[in-house]
Amino acid sequence: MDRRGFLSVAGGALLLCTIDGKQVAVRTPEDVERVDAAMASLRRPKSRRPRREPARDPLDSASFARPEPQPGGQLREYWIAARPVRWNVAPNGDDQWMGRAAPRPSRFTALVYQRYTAGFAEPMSAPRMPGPTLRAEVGDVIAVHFRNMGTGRYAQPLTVHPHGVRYTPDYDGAYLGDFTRVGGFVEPGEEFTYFWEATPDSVGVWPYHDHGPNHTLNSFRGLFGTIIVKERGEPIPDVERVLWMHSFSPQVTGIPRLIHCINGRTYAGNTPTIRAKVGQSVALHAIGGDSSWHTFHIHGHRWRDASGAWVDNPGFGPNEVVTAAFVEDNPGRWLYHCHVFTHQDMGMAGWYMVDP
Ligand SMILES: [Cu+2]
Repeated sequence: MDRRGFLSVAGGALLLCTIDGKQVAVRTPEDVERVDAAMASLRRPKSRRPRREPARDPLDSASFARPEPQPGGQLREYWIAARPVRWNVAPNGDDQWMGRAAPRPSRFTALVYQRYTAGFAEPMSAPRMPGPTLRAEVGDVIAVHFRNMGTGRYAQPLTVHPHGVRYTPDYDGAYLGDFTRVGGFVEPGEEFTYFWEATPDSVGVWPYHDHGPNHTLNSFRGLFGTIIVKERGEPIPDVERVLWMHSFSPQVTGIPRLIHCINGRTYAGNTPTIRAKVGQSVALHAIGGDSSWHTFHIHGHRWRDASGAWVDNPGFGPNEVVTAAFVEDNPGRWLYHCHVFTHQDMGMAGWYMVDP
């Protein structure tokens, strides 16, 4: 595909990145290369001369206490690395809903958060999207020991930024230009430990994602995951799954089509197949992982939303979460999908299998 053809498909999904204090539009694979190269050579804000002396505030040098678990709470430790992996959006090759082959090509280099055993001794599973689900109860502290394993063009500063939990500025995981604290700029090969508190207002399901200087591209490459906080002693449903609805743009993949995904896979048979049994408690959490608005529809099922109304197709936007919670009572092979028609028809769909 030539440059003009690529622009015509990528132009609809405009990405903006900031290089050298200037915001640039990222449309072509060459634009992406330029951004990656700039990010790989970006120095930690404290070690470079600021473009102009920023208006410092006493808050910028203030120190904050590291949170401790509440009495009866625990420290929940995770070792998580960010690293590039070859990724296949359609490993089974089929669109099982329509009984046809899934479009090709389907491979590119993604970035993932991968869980390791203590001290980064070995990976705990194959690379996945979303990254590891972090679980806690109210009163706990989540410790994420984060290692940036970026290599090659992905050797860029990366971070982990949480939603939903309580944190001090040190553990925000956000790049803030000249005001950046250490957790907002973890260089390739470096480690940083984030401490996040599960407070009573943390109960729920939340995203975490990269918030370094190249956050849009790198989050869209796969650097996202989920935090689930429960009340103390609250039971975990029999079937609880997280479904990230997102897309890979041509800028991210180098493939000249927009790829609509659930958990990094496209089309039923590649996207998660969820299995439940009549009588089981089920909670399916759908999260928006790109710049689009999505809906979450499960055939044969209805559930109550937060206001108490019955729904079967609630909408949600970027980094918003909706939960479908119900006791299973309807056996069969069901579809679940986003009901934005272009999304559902281009891969944002999967199977929900209910055994009698
Ligand atoms: Cu959608």
